[in-house]
Amino acid sequence: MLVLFSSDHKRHNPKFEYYNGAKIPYAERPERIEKIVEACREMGLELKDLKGIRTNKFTDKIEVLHSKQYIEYLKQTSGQVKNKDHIIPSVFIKDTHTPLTESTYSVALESAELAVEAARRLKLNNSQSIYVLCRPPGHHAEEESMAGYCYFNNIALAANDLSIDGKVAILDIDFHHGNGTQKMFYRRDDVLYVSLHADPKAAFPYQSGFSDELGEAKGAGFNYNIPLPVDTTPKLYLKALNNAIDRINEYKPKYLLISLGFDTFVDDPIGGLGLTEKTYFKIGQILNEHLKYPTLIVQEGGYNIDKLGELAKNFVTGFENRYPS
Ligand code: Q9C
Ligand code: ZN
Repeated sequence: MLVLFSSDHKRHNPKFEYYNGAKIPYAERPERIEKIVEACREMGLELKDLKGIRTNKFTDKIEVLHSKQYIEYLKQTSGQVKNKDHIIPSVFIKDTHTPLTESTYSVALESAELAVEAARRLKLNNSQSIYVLCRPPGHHAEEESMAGYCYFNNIALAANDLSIDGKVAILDIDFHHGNGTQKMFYRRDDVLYVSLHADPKAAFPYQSGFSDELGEAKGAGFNYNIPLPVDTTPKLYLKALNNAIDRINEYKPKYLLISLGFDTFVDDPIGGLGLTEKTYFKIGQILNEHLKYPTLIVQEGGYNIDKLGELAKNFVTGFENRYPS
């Protein structure tokens, strides 16, 4: 497995977010990706730092899924932050968890470009799986709004590119429902969106992720949500995962993209289903065994800094069919 990241991600480093008005430390820390990079290095995976990959032409590319006004607003507003640590934008935003710093715009662009570059490489060599360590994450970002630590929808941009080549399935196993990804493909049948997540009645993003959201128009039947209670055990989680896998195999995609979040871990500070360290090994193993497609794994959430390395190692070990340590 090839692992792509950009060490530039560290420049996006807000200190605070707001939760119902209370100022709390920002959970989406640079250390998250550092820990996963370190774990990949220890595993001896092929690791490439694509720092500086950003090209000027790339803004045209994100206009396929994000509006010009939104992109321009992010650019202008991010540029105006300067001496202040961060600001919470007033518009084009769905919550108060998504601050802008001076470098947020360029780092978010680079994160999206990394995902698109990973998709390009997957197409070139479609036997090898790629793990792309995007930061900031992307699956909550919609056409015209930032949300839940996300600015541009990394996986959606990658999926859209690959869809030119054949059908794409997205499996989202972050703790949170990927409202942005769902919305972008809701009326399309060439990209299937399947998501396992905490029941939105009880968890962010609250407004979407229910099982009756099945797609619209041509996309009817190509959106599949599996909401789970927050106390879901590993056994029940794996059962739901098998259900998701069946739907994907029935679809027969050319490519598989996975939104991977480690915030389903039982001790995650902001998420947390009942999954243990070992469950990630099993998830990796099951995905490898039952979904035989060129696969792009895109990092989304996961906030237990001390555990992320171990969880990533377990997932990759299972996915690559290695011996667990
Ligand atoms: N009490 C991702 O995992 N809610 N985003 C924080 C803190 C925001 C999660 C609530 C959750 C956003 C990519
Ligand atoms: Zn999440």
